[in-house]
Amino acid sequence: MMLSFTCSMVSAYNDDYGNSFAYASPVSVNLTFHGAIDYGGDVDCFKFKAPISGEYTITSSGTMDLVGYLYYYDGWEIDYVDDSADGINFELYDDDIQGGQIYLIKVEARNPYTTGDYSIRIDAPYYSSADDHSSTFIGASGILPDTNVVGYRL
Ligand SMILES: [Ca+2]
Ligand SMILES: [Ca+2]
Ligand SMILES: [Ca+2]
Repeated sequence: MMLSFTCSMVSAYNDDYGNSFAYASPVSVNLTFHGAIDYGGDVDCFKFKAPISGEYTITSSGTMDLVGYLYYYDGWEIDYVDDSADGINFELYDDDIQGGQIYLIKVEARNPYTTGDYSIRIDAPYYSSADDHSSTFIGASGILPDTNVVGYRL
């Protein structure tokens, strides 16, 4: 049997974002992005590179009851929250985010049997840059098909 590998991840399930940090999808700050808990027990991982030091807030919205986790790039957990915003949604807050560092976010459904769509937004302090964000996502890997990736210079 011939196996051919492409840059996509093969899975028994459709899933929009990777389930582990190794497959975390790069996302941009100050933009709302959308995802889904595609099957019971789905976990979605993201990473972002902080453009500037300061206060960051990561907020979920939608009807999914999510739990959100924030980690340093080495996997050290900073915080996790469940229902800190708007009833069922979470709001992760950190006032000591370091510019230039990569951070990881993980979301999962509070109830492991539920599925559905969600939205996430990472609010970063205002910053101006003439750059086109080409250096925003160093070391990105494991991008899943049909994932919107913002910030690459090709
Ligand atoms: Ca998913
Ligand atoms: Ca996933
Ligand atoms: Ca929640």
